[in-house]
Amino acid sequence: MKASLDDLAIFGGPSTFAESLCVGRPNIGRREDFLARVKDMLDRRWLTNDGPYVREFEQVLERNLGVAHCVAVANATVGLGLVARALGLTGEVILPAFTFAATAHALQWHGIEPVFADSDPQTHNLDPAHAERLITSRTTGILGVHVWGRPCAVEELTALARRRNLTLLFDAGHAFACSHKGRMIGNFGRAEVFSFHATKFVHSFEGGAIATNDPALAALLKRTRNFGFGGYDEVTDLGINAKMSEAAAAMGLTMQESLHEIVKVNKEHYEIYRSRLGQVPGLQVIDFAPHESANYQYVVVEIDEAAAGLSRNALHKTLWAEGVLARRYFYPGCHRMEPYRSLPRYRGIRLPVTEQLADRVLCLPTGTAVTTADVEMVCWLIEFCRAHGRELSMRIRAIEPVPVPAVDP
Ligand code: T4K
Repeated sequence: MKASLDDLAIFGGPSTFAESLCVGRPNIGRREDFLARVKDMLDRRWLTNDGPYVREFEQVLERNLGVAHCVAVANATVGLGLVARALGLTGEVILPAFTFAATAHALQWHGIEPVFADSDPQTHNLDPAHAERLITSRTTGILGVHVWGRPCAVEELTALARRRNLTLLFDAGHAFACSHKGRMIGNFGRAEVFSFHATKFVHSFEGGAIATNDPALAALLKRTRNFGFGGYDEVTDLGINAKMSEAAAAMGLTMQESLHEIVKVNKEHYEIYRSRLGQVPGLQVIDFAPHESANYQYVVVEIDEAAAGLSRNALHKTLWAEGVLARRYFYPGCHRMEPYRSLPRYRGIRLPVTEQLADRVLCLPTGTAVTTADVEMVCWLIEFCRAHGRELSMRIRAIEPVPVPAVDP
């Protein structure tokens, strides 16, 4: 515990955590089960190309999501690109700017222009009304993102897509094991794409899966993830290599078996953060709908500088010095990142909600690599910083070099 500001690591005191707490430190699951699977994999010498673990993994995902088809892929980014091509998206696709860069890159990489819409300040998800205003004769689709695992405005977007004859798909990178109105994410739009990157609460080292209830789409995706092979010696489509390996699927299967235990730990951490930080003036921990499934993998706090007397950036800096590697996802917003910000279309565009969120949001460490004692200590540090907010901000400003703007003014 720190007695005064001088004890903070940023001013030369000892760091609270000798080993840093990360956002996204991987969960591991039951390692003996994983190692046993790897041994079997080596014994059978089947390492990739639609092997038995990949097939089993797909079946487990289909069962857990209640969806007809899951197509495992090398990662969600390549999965988004595959599905965008398979659905024939061209021209412009509307998506939120408040998302991970990969959502936009997946489109741009395939020559589809991402058109960034603003978000809803309450849900942090794509604002359907703004999305509608951005529709042009070149728009072919809408790509919603379930940010933090909270379902985006599924009904409004479904109605909008239907009314304007657009294809609707979802980036469900954060939303595995989450539900909307009692139905699992994975069942909405033409397809939804999950990420099983190592930093996700259940993962396959690198990996992803496309969920769809459309059998023809699933069959096309299975071909296009494998160079477009329709059978031995027969290429039927323009494909790429987006296959998941057997080792990745072995980890994916092992993690699925620990899913409920991990969600339980995440939820316990979330409840501590929420009950302690929810009391702190100027701070708000995002909430999840009661009676829906959630994975609680992101603990997200919004800091209102005026009310807290402390900026998000000052808190971020202070926590990093203490070994708490909190993250400013998705700063500064895709529209203010390259390559988009240099394109004439995006020069000078303002998305006020996205920019406010990008300035306020901080993700805090959770998952099985973090203990409840760690979480209590992070809460204590944040409360301490907030209690001394104005003085802390002044002292940080005094030691900061003249700031270089991260984005065009
Ligand atoms: N759509 C959305 C909405 C997404 O959020 C993402 C990815 C995607 C699509 C694309 O999915 P994939 O193509 O990746 O399947 C991380 C992840 O790399 C990224 O997958 C994720 N979203 C994003 C939100 O977070 P970074 O830049 O924060 O990663 P990094 O390397 O800083 O790692 C986070 C922390 O975890 C670090 O403090 C270090 C620690 N770490 C990381 C790894 C990989 C470990 O301790 N061990 C590890 O093995 O992006």
